[in-house]
Amino acid sequence: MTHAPAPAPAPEPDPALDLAGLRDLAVRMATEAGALVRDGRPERVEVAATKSSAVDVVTRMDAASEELLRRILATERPDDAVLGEEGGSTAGTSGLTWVLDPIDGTVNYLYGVGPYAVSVAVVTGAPDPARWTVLAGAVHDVPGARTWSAARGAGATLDGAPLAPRPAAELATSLVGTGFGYVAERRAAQARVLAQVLPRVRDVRRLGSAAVDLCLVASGALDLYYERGLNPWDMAAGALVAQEAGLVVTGLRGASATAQMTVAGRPGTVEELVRILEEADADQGA
Ligand code: LIP
Repeated sequence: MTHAPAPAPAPEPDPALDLAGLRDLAVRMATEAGALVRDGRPERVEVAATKSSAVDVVTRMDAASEELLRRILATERPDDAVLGEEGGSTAGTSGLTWVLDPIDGTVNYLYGVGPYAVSVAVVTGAPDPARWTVLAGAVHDVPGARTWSAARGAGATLDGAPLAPRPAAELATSLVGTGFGYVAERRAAQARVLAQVLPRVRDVRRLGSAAVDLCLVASGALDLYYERGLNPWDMAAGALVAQEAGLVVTGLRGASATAQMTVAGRPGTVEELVRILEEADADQGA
């Protein structure tokens, strides 16, 4: 298997941009939409629609949460573009794009099991993980009532407290987060990869929200995370939080973290997980 061409350097942000201000707006948006998701959750949540399969569900609250996020942006950042999981792409003129996941972990929200989160990020460049520069982001874990946030070059915080770099655990004693797609063929392929990982690590957790998984690695509650098939909105804010906490966020074979594969962890151990995933061709096939 050949290595991917080195990813093109992402565009450097305009030095005039107020990255701290963008982070603060992302935090406000994620927490306000999180309050709507929390307070508006009915006793019994109904499936409003399905997407890639019968188990890839959308609820009315996914749409309501994104509508709220978009209303805030229409007032605060009317010239920026938007890419949302439910509402798709809205063009802008500023060169900035807000990448929104109104509920990351929708199945968890449907069943009332945590975590599920509102994820808000703002990027420059194409809204494509292989080509963007994430400037700021926030992930609000609704049942956990906690918010991670980061601004590029300014570090990452959990509820305002800085996330300090931690030493890497050995692979054999690492707790690893992962996730699975919604289509049976993809899940079968992911199970085969899991069979290569599980015997080599402490244990695996499938929590159900990529955004929270990435933030938990940043906080040290997970040692490593990998997943194939993430959408831009699943990973935009959580990947910045992880990077600003000193972690490596990458793809395989020298590629950037993308839908093909996203791996996050501390230097010294993440490379071992990348090798296992490369040997298993975890970024290939279904
Ligand atoms: C979810 C991700 C999760 C993944 C699920 C799903 P959603 O996002 O956060 O990591 O394993 O299949 O993609 O669909 O709840 O926004």
